[in-house]
Amino acid sequence: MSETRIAVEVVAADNDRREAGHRSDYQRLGEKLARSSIDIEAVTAKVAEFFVAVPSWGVGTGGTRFARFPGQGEPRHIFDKLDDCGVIQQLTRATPTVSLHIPWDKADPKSLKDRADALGLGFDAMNSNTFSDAPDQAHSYKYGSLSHVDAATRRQAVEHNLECIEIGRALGSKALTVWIGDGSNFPGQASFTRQFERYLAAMADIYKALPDDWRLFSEHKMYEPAFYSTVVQDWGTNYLIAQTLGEKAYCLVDLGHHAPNTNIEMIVARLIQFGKLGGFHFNDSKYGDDDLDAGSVEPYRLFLVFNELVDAEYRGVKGFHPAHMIDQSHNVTDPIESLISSANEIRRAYAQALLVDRVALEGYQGDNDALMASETLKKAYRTDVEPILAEARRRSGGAIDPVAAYRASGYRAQVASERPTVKGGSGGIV
Ligand code: LRH
Ligand code: MN
Ligand code: MN
Repeated sequence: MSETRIAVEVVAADNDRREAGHRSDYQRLGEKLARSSIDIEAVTAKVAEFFVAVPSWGVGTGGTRFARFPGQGEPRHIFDKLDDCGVIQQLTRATPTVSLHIPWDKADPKSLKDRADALGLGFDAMNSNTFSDAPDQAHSYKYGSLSHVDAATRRQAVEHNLECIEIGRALGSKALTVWIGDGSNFPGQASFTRQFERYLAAMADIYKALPDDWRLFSEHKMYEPAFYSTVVQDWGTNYLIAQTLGEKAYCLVDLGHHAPNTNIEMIVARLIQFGKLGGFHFNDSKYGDDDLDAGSVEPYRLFLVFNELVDAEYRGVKGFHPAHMIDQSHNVTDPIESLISSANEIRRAYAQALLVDRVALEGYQGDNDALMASETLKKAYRTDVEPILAEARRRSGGAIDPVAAYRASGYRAQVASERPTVKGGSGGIV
């Protein structure tokens, strides 16, 4: 039995209050789905096995380059962050792993592993950071890291990534995600070609050190912090990287890293088709890399992304196992509540995508019946699958209504009394 930061009795009491209503909702939905020949039990079982990793940096309060407004009881270090991640997992049962960012989360790997084990948590992809300078590092990343003109700076960035792999090995991680801020702010400042050549050579050095059972994810992002050009700016460049490096290299899609209105679900389909979809950083966006809560702005787009994933699953695409991770920054909410809600929204999109009648859809596509093809997706999307999500949580020992159970627990007030408020920027994205 794992250690729980919220008393199991608190969750049980909240569940008891909701149980009767929930049971009747679940039964009614089961009857409705049965009329379309869908077995609710099969969907619930799949949802209960769908997991998404929580980013360690997401449990702290974020900020912008203008200001950061601290929250109550913010985690002081990685061990507090693990506690908060444990709470999210305890209530949702959807987030059994944590994705670490080095050096933000640097600590003795054995202590990290012991604490995570005690909380019943594992570790997902490791994230390196060569987009900001760590205290006392020899060479600055002001003008780039893996693509820097200076060989010693590139070497330092490579070494950092190798260290991330080493830490990850000790923790049981199986992937390294590399996102760099390298680019340029002025036309002419950098040679697009030579900069990308240097990047590829440095990534090849990292790739060489990758254990056989690991995957290397490169994450593209259109702009920011470099505003004129970015080395890994889009999925095309990302695909070239993965192709060039080898079979353990894959593309990571962060939903906020595209131009507005980009058809992200189509990018996802392309990467699946060519065997290079590594995984996701889920979040939502209105204008850019907003890092808003998953499903909070464009839930239909999240569903359409999952429609592609479920379609690939349905077609039995070989070697298809994308990593699911959240990447968000929370400025005005309790980060634990935002992450609980995001994990639910991600599972919701998955559950809705499981309801799509794929035989009918293919038929409509073959008949050029655009309206009915669209309606087939809409029918699944319009289904309120909340009872399935709640049942998956309940059966796994989680909460029927996780945000309500969290609020009932008083966890935030309790940690606020233990953790002093951190003013200004703290370990995490600002
Ligand atoms: C870059 C990014 C990347 C980083 C994280 C903190 O915008 O999405 O994934 O590692 O933010
Ligand atoms: Mn990201
Ligand atoms: Mn981002």
